[in-house]
Amino acid sequence: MTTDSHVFASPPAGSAADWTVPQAWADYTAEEHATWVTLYERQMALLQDRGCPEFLAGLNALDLHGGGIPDFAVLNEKLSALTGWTVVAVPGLVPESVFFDHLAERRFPAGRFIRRADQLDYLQEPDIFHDVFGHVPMLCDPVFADYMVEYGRGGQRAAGLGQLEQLARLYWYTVEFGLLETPAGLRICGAGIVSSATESRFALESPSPHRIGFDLERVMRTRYRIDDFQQTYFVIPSLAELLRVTLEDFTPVYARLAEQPALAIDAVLPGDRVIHRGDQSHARLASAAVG
Ligand code: HBI
Ligand code: FE
Repeated sequence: MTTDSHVFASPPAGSAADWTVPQAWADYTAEEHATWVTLYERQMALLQDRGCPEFLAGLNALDLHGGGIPDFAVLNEKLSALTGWTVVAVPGLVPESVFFDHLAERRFPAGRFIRRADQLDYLQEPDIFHDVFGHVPMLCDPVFADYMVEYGRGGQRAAGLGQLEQLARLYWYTVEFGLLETPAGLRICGAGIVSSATESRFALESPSPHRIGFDLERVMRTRYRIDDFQQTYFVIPSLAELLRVTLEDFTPVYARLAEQPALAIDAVLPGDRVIHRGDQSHARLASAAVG
């Protein structure tokens, strides 16, 4: 089995200096298009009453109907008309500085590759389904689109301040694994959840994880895991509130964070707005299995 890793130390052959590559949409095989359709249909069956309204509206607006892997040339006409964002193809994970630079310029870097048919359930590197199905619909929402630009600018500043770890936690607990409060109850806005069949259910319905009200400093202190379901989900009161806190100057936040230790992934603090205190049953089972 080829270890087709998509993590590179420098731009692989064929990449531009900003790590972008041609999508070469015509080169996708019928099997790769079929994998997209399988993933799309499986997620859409789950997300009608689990995805947040902004996600579902974006999916609709971009017409990602599931006919196969989207052609970025077609996708970008619609997306850029809505919020000025475009999707650019990259070979895989790019260095954080490159990632932040793209976000700050309203370009979302999406992996060009799609997972193999035997990797349907989970892969650690963001493929085109995770990136385009998971992330891009939210970029149709003007408020979230502005949040992502502010996040990119914050990343450019954080790089110089040695605060990348704190900023990565903010991305992880909002853009990747955020839950959103809506009049109809909690809904999913995080790309890592909406692109996962099992976590789309787990994040909203399992008694295992904590669900705690979003707080910027709390999130920036909290560790996360990349190998299993999250043990804590943060609940964002509204996208407008998420944007508002990101527009503030982080300098005093970073100063306070420097005085405080990082928090465990399953911590619950006295000051937390606890929406659901989880029993962490999934994590205990998983760690027992590892032995
Ligand atoms: N590169 N292509 C790609 N996609 C990501 O989501 C990504 C990345 N590089 C770094 C990164 N994410 C994270 O470190 C963010 O927290 C910045
Ligand atoms: Fe992602």
